[in-house]
Amino acid sequence: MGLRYLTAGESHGPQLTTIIEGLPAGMPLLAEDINKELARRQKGYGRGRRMQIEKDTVEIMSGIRHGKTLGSPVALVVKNNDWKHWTKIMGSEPLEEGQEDEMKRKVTRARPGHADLNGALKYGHRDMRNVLERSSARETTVRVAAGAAAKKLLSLVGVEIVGHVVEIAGIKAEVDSSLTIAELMGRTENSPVRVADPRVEQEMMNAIDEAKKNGDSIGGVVEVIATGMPAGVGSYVHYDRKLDAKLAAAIVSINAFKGVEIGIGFEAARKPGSEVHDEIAWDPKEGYYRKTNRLGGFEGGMTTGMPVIVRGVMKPIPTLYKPLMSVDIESKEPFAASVERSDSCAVPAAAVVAEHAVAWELACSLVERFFSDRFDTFLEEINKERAYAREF
Ligand code: EPS
Repeated sequence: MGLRYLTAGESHGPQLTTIIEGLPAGMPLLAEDINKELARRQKGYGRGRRMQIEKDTVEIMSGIRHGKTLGSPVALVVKNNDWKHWTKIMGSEPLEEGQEDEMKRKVTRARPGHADLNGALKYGHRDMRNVLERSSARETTVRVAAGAAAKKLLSLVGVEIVGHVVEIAGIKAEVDSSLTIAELMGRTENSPVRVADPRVEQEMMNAIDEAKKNGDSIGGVVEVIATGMPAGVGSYVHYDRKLDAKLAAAIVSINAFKGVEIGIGFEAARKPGSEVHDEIAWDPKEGYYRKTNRLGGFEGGMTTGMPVIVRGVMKPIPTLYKPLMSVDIESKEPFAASVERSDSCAVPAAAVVAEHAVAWELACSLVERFFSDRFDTFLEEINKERAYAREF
């Protein structure tokens, strides 16, 4: 019982794969629902040449018939166009005698900040390509594909979600908190840096140009907002069922993410309680609500019914054209770390990834709380709960 997925695939291997299990049967889901999200992830000012090579589209291999889920595992595949340049280097067959060196594009110089050295130690790889191919953020493609299925489920039960950029390299966007999800989506969708504040858009793009020119990289902060979650989802009873904790783990699991805030987050440390907690009110039509939403839709590890607000910090991508010093694991000599082709800023794309990581956790929490094998009864249970909460 419950929703889960696994991903497989290397950055320059033949394809990325995900298998999703636990979507209720009879839920509408089309390749188009997934493809539009994959296209959003590919955009963003500051990406490298790889995104011109790829045009990510999904193939649905199982679990869906005539546009609806069957209840069986849903297998999704996204092919890597770049694979054709890497068939020998990344092939599954052993290399022939004497070909090893030129074929392998061996990496022995660990890049600081990447998984290279720790991953090599863990698995005993003398060629760190065996690590970097899987630790690459290319994997987020199928995390978005799985998240797109979750987003579809959410939209069908009245939960809307959007991810956007609120800061790049210290340049902060000012975002009107009264904007609806649709308005926020409208403002950010055509922004090259996925930002809702047009006054800082150019400044952010200049910072990306500057980083690129200097062979450097820059990070930022993304925010995800979800409206329409019923109250009381998650748990105050068990530490490992707290939904805000699961969201925090989901955000930090995205490549290069180093921190999370829920609602006002770290700001809460600097304010008195009277300016942190949200007063409770009641309305005959809406039921209970909070007059403010500083706690970002969570109290006691459970949803309050107010918008869920989660932010994540992405560090600058560690692959630098201006490499930092490192050590060659063959010679043990100090070396300038290997340069792999990369992006100078992937924060706009990461906002889409974060949106899907949060969507996944919210969908899991709903499936856990209102479990049914059938989508129609699952939806009925959620609506019953909403009616109950209004009258409680
Ligand atoms: C990445 C390096 C670059 C990025 C890649 C993540 O790829 P390549 O090494 O092929 O140039 O483009 O991101 C993606 C391929 C993607 O789909 O987001 C890395 O080292 O993490």
